[in-house]
Amino acid sequence: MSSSRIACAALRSKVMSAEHAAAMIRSGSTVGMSGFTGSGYPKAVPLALAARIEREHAAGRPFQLRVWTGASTGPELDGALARANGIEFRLPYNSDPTARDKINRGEMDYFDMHLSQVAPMAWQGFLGPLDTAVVEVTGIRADGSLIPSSSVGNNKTWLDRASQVILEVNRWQNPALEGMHDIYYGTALPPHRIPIPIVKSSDRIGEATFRCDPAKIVAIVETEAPDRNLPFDAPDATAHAIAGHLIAFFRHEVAKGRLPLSLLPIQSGVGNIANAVLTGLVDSPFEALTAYTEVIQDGMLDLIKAGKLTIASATAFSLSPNAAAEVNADMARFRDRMILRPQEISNHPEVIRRLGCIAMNGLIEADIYGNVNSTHIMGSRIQNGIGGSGDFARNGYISVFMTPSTAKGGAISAIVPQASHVDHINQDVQVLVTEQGLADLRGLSPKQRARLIIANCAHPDYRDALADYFERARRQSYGQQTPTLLAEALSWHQRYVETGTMKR
Ligand code: 0RQ
Repeated sequence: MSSSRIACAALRSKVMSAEHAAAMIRSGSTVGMSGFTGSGYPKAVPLALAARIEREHAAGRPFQLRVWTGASTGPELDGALARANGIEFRLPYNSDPTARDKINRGEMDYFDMHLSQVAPMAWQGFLGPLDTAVVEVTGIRADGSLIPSSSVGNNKTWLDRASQVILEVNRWQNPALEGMHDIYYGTALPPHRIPIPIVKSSDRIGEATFRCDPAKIVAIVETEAPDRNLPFDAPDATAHAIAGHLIAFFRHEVAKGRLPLSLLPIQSGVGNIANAVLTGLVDSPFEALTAYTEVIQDGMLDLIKAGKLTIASATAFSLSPNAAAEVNADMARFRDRMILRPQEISNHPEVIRRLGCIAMNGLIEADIYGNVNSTHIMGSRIQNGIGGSGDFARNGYISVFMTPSTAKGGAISAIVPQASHVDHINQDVQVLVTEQGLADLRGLSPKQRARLIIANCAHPDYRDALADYFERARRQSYGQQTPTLLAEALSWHQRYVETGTMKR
């Protein structure tokens, strides 16, 4: 008996168990799954696939897949498949601890890429064919069109590109999600590209549903399982301080006439600090804010409820369990204030540049010249991936990066002589904020940037050592544009690897 969520009579005959659906996926094939943060990822087929992979391995038969998604997913997808040793290659973003461990042990290949570029690159073809799409939807309409669920990600592209499609219809997703999405079908490869016609965060330019050739749909699996995002920590003193510095900076920019009182469309990255900044905006003087961003997290919800945020455009929800339940219970109210788009549009450089987004992202470390490492620990171990931070940092009106000034209980300085890996070059980093203070780096030379970052952002435990490095580099460096002591620049990292602390 299939549920009323499948209104298309012709497709009801495709309903089957997750095990039967998983049996249709071949070893060595490429699977494009839905999912963006803990939202909208398939919850039954990946688990059945992991169980099947374990059986194959137990029987001595190799079985691995190439897995593409929107971004990170939930434990039922990345966690289960990684534990089963079932992923040979992964793109474009991962935050699952088991998968991270496999990547860092060299047992899984990972292509960490800009999230806006996944769909266009899939179309370019060099990533190879997409064999199967496994996509969670909220329902199927009578005409066979698909109602998206709590994330859009790359689903449109997976449905268009895949040779066969497996759908999960999740009854847990609220039917009132219908109408919240904006699926744009106007993208193309050069030389056929045309402008993306978004001039305000609230513009709708597409359709409410996905199109999908019914002949490609080989299986439909019914589920009733919640999305799984982690709860956010309550903002601590560090998060409050960072939010305070940033809001003071925005007030200053408004006072100078460089930003309107409604600011410009905000983009906020993942993590507790980013969420705390959004929550901090609730009590700020700014009004009629808008967001053109990647994920809608709890802080955005707080802003909507406070009447401060008029529209949030994103590609996915990234809500704590309590906030997800709240939105789910009152979807009709929130639907007018939220738009979910394909990630190639939510993160589109052209649109971000046109709207003038204020990009706010976390970092792992920044060097004294303002180059930012968002992805690697000690230059070689991946944490998550660049995600959408590059899409927004390069193209935003103001690009902000924020972090606590130390990590691992103070053993690591987030401000270092030289970043051990660079995701965002100094030209894409305009404002750096820690709990110590804010450095407005716009229009400054490397030496001016270094003095400001050391004075305003570095932790007092590391400030003198950074200033000492900089002054010696000023005297001894090969050149004076960006003074560097080549043999010493990464010695802080080496010391940490050898002794467990960057401190002498
Ligand atoms: O590790 O959990 O083992 O303790 O990194 O750090 O302080 O919890 O910070 O959650 O804000 O994440 C850059 C990773 C920051 C995130 C990053 C360790 C630290 C901890 C996490 P533990 P925190 P956050 C669009 C934007 C890239 C993607 C992006 C990120 C862990 O913001 O993934 O911006 N950004 N997307 O201990 C060693 C350092 C460290 C360090 C932190 N200097 N050295 N370890 N850590 N700094 C949204 C999307 O793309 C979806």
